[in-house]
Amino acid sequence: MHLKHLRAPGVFAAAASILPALADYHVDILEPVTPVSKDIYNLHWGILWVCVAIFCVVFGAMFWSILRHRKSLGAKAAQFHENTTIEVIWTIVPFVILIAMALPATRTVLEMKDASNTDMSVKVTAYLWKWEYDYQQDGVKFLSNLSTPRGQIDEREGKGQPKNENYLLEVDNPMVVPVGKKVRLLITSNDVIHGWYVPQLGVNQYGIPGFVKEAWFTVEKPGVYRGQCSQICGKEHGFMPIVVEAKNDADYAAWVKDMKAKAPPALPETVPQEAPGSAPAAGAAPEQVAAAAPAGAAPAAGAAAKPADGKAVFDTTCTACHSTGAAGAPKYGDKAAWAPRLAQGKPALYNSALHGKGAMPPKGGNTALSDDAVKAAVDYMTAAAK
Ligand code: HEC
Ligand SMILES: [Cu+2]
Repeated sequence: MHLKHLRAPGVFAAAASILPALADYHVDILEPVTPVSKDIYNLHWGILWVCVAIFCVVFGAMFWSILRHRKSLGAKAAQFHENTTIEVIWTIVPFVILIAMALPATRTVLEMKDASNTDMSVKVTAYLWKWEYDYQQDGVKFLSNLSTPRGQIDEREGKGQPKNENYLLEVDNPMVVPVGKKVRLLITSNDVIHGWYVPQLGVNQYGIPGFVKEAWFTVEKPGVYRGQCSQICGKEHGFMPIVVEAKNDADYAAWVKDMKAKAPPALPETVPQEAPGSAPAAGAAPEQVAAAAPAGAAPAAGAAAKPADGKAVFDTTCTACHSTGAAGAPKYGDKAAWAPRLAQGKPALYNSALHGKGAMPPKGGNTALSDDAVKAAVDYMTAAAK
């Protein structure tokens, strides 16, 4: 690091000794815990101090000149133009300062972008309004939702529950990573642009639908690091926090084992299908059913000939809300939530699924689905709720 890492402990210590009440406070950004965030941190303070030095020199010279050469002392203004020496100096000096600051800054940016030689990759997909983590090597995949109770958030008529310590910065399933490993993130989005932002890890990366962006971090010490979506993505933008837990290798391995054990919420293997002989179309790859692109839609449309695979449609489209019960969606397999809905009768449910109802978008938001595919998904869900 070219710029020395400076803080202002002296200044704040002095202030604190005068005002004991301030002793517990200090002015700083969050503690960095990765090589990149440490470099960012050092740049932040280093460049701040360069600015402070320039400020002191420029204003010092100005005030000194004003005082020393004031009229009452009989000062006469010197008249000079086109002084080559001074023009060269005031071009070269700022130029050198800028280059000196640009060098470490550029090096840090290059370091941030260098996601090579990583130990593991995690695909991070943003949804309105949650995150999905898909561990490429360990085969663990889960959704991470805000876990702050709604009662703390809604303050109707000024009444609300007392807030947790990590209010709006807590999730049900945190992302867990091993300490000391270079973790590559493959960040994308399912709907709109989101931002995966954890300040202490030095990562702030857009998740853009249709693109996969890279980022990486190596956490150097075990701990819990919190962040938030950094792009205004919709009405619950402030309600999709990120929590990363760094654990040592043994604890990480135990976590992977644990996640695998409880992972698939035991979805029924086979879907009730009337037509014999047509094995649940393995050909209709879930990705293709989900793809809204015209090319990807072809197999889904073609599938109209054989009975649509309700489970595949559910797994690709409806699962986002119906697996977790997000946004008030009746949860898959939750009999109590489904009972009043079942009472409306199948045609009403088909109608809601096809044309939307409340926060439920028409066809679950995937208009490329055929009507039959959506109905099959409804059958799949209702079968599990009876
Ligand atoms: C973006 C989130 C979301 C997705 C994706 C989604 N749903 Fe829903 N769904 C909801 C919500 C929220 C409700 C509750 C709506 C209400 O009662 O106001 C709901 C309700 C339903 C109901 C009950 C309707 C009723 O009349 O009570 C059915 C059936 C249903 N969804 C089917 C589906 C199917 C099939 C898919 C996939 C093709 C799907 N949903 C995808 C959010 C979603
Ligand atoms: Cu977002």
